[in-house]
Order: sequence, then C-alpha cells, then structure tokens
Amino acid sequence: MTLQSTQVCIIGAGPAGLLLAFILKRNGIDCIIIERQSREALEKTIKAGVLEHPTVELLKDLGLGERMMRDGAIHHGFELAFGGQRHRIDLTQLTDGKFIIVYPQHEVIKDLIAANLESGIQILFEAKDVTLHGVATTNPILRLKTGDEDREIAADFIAGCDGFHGPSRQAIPPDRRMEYTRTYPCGWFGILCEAAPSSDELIYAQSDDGFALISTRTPSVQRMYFQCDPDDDVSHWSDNQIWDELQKRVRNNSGWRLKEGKIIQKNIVAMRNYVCETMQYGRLFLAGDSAHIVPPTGAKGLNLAVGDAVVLSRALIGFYKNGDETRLINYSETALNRIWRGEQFSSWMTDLLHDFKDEDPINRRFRRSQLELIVSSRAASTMLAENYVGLPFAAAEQIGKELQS
Ligand code: RFL
Ligand code: PHB
Repeated sequence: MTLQSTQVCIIGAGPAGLLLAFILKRNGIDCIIIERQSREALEKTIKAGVLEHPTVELLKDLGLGERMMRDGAIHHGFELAFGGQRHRIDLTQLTDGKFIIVYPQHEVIKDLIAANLESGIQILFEAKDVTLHGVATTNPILRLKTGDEDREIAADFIAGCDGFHGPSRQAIPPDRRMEYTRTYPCGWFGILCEAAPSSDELIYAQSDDGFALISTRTPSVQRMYFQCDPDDDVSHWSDNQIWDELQKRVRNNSGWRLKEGKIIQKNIVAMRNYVCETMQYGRLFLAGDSAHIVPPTGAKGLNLAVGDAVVLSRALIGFYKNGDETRLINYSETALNRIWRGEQFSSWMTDLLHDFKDEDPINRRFRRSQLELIVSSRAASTMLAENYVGLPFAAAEQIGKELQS
C-alpha cells in the first residue's frame, strides 16, 4: 500500500480537472490528479471543438494559449441555414469585437497535460477502483489502484472532475442532491472526414429532414453532425448514406454542396440537459460534466467546465491564502449561475434547430418564425451572439490576471 497526502486531490484529467490543477499549483497549492484512462487515450479522444471568448482569454492569460492561437481558427461568425437560404450571424459585430476559436478539445488536453507535468503535478493515469471516503469530514481519503499497487491519498479537499459517469457525484447522499434532467428524442451522428472545408464558418442547418452541423478541425479534416435516432447504430449507415443525409439537410437554393471525403470516424452523441444541485458536499466539490451536461448544440460543455474550474480555484486560493471560506461556501451557488445560463441557452438552441418526431405541427411554424426573427432583428441576433461567444466570468480578465499571480 502506498500512502500519500496532498492538499487537493482531483479525480479526472479532463478540461475541468487539468485546468483546476494548473491554477492551484500556480498559486502554491499542492494537488494530485487521478485519471482512469491512459495519457495516449485522453490525447486522442474526439470531443468538443468550440472555445468561447472568455475561455480563450483565460487560457491566454494563464500562458496556455500559444498552440491554440497558432493552430486554432478564429471564427468571427457562423451561418444559420433554413428554408433554402443561408444567413450569417456576425458574432464580432454583434458583441463588440468578440469571437470564438475552433480548437479541438484533445489539443486543449495535450496542452494542459504538458503544462501540468512541467509544473511538477503528479498525474496517476490508468487508475482503477477509485473510491471516496470521509468526504463529510475534514480529512477525506481516496483509495485506488494503479497496476497491482493499492494506494491511499489523504487530502484536505476532493475535486470531483470525473465527468458524467464518474464516482464523485454518487458520493453525495441522494437526499442531498436535487437533479434536473431533460432528455431529447434524438442524438447526433458525428463524423470526421478527410476533406477540404466546405465553408469558412460553421453552418447550423435546420430542415424538415432534421438538423445538421458543419464544423471543422483542420484545413484537411472536417467535423460534421446530423440529427439521428438516439438508439441508432453507426454500423447501420454506409458512407454513401451518410453523405446523402448530410447533403439533403444543408441543401440550399443556390445548388451549393458539401465537399465529400473519406470518413475516418463515426459516433453517436446523446442529447440531454442535466444539473445536479448541490455541487458541494462537505469537502467534496464537483466541477464540469460530473455536475452538469448540456446538449452539444450551443457548444457550451467544455466552456462550462472551464468556468467551474475558475470559480473553484478562486475559492480554494481564498481558503489557503487568507483562511477565507466564503467563496467555498458560495461555490455551488456562484457556479450554478453560469451553468443555468448555459443549460437554458443550449436547450433553446436545440429546440430552435431540431425537428422532433411526433411533435405538434404548430412547433414547426413557431420555429420558422423565430429563425426569421433572429436573422432580421438585431436585438434577437444579439441575444444569440452574446450567449454563443460566452458571457463573461465575473470580470474574466481580472480573474485571469488574479489567477496568474
Ligand atoms: P470530461 O472531459 O468527461 O473528463 C472527465 C475525466 O474523468 C475521468 N474519469 C475518471 N478518472 C478516475 N477514476 C474514475 N472512476 C473516473 N471516471 C471518469 C475520465 O476518464 C475523464 O478523463 O469532463 P470535464 O473535464 O468536465 O469536461 C467536459 C467536456 O469534456 C464536455 O463538456 C465537452 O466535451 C462537451 N462538448 C462540447 N463542449 C463545448 O464547450 N464545445 C463544443 O463544441 C462541444 N462539442 C461536446 C461537443 C461533447 C461531445 N460529446 C462527445 C459528448 C461535441 C461532442 C460530440
Ligand atoms: C464541434 O466542432 O465539434 C462542434 C461545434 C459546434 C457545436 C458542437 C460541436 O455546437
């Protein structure tokens, strides 16, 4: 048995856990990260693509933005396609100069793992049988295995950054958790393909055949999605059928077509809203997908995880630097403010763009009317743009600077 102790033990090396560790260490707080997967697996799992403006600013302020600014693509707008027409939403003009960056999540993960290891943080990859003990006391303990070795880590705090299926949330007694869920009767069929970009900007397409999203990864690899049955199986679809489905959904009056190419990856993503209130129990704090999930339409998941890591790191820094527990006590409430904004926006955008089986036909008319409003009213498109580029963390720049010190 190997016994260790640390100040903050972090479960999960996703965006939430890695960013939290980096900021804590920068502020002289000792931490260890426990991760179920190997470094190699983490660095190649395809997930999110869109970084909000406040996330971009924060990563730059923390000195983590070099590759993102070099290899990521700045997007000043996106397109809404419906009724055979494409309409540009000018994010930058509508938000006083803000933009988003398309930079794959696994590249963010590579940057964060490298920065954490360089700053001396221990990451225990391929950890098994992780269990939490004594989280309601001031001496919580984590038990786990790496290889054949049993380990025990004593900590002041445990940060549960272990995603939706991790063990942390379950360590909060059921009668202390209020859970909110909305499940959608559809999923997203996602592909990666070797092709040139079909468009300079992302296209969110609404059609009677269902939603499609045209995104990108690199100049030679594209990411696309189309709405599908959540119980469908990727093996049921030939490459030709996938291209036919995508072409049908983005078809417009000018005869424009997607550039096709070899499909190199396929997966189906579930669509749900989920929030666990509270995000704290004793010395256990949840951050990221372990406490909340959004449907991917608004591109908010990773960005909400980043927001939680910021709020939690500030609270822990306040505790260790000044013995001030106020921010720790308020953690759940502060984090949930931003989370509920992301949840509602993601749900609204999902309803706006998807066509649901068996829904009341009046919804289709409402949807079209709302889309027309968005592309014709500055107030309506500004609401969409402000939410999409990301509402600021409480004084984002100030927090970025504060957390650098
Ligand atoms: P993660 O990334 O799931 O990381 C959790 C980590 O915890 C580990 N873990 C454990 N470790 C030890 N012991 C255990 N028992 C453990 N159980 C789990 C896991 O191995 C993992 O490494 O959570 P985090 O850090 O909260 O980050 C959340 C984001 O990953 C997620 O919200 C986004 O990917 C969502 N998302 C998007 N978000 C955006 O902001 N913009 C987007 O454009 C966007 N697009 C997407 C998305 C998610 C998608 N999928 C695959 C669900 C597109 C897709 C298709
Ligand atoms: C992606 O590129 O994976 C992506 C982009 C925008 C979204 C969701 C996913 O809304």
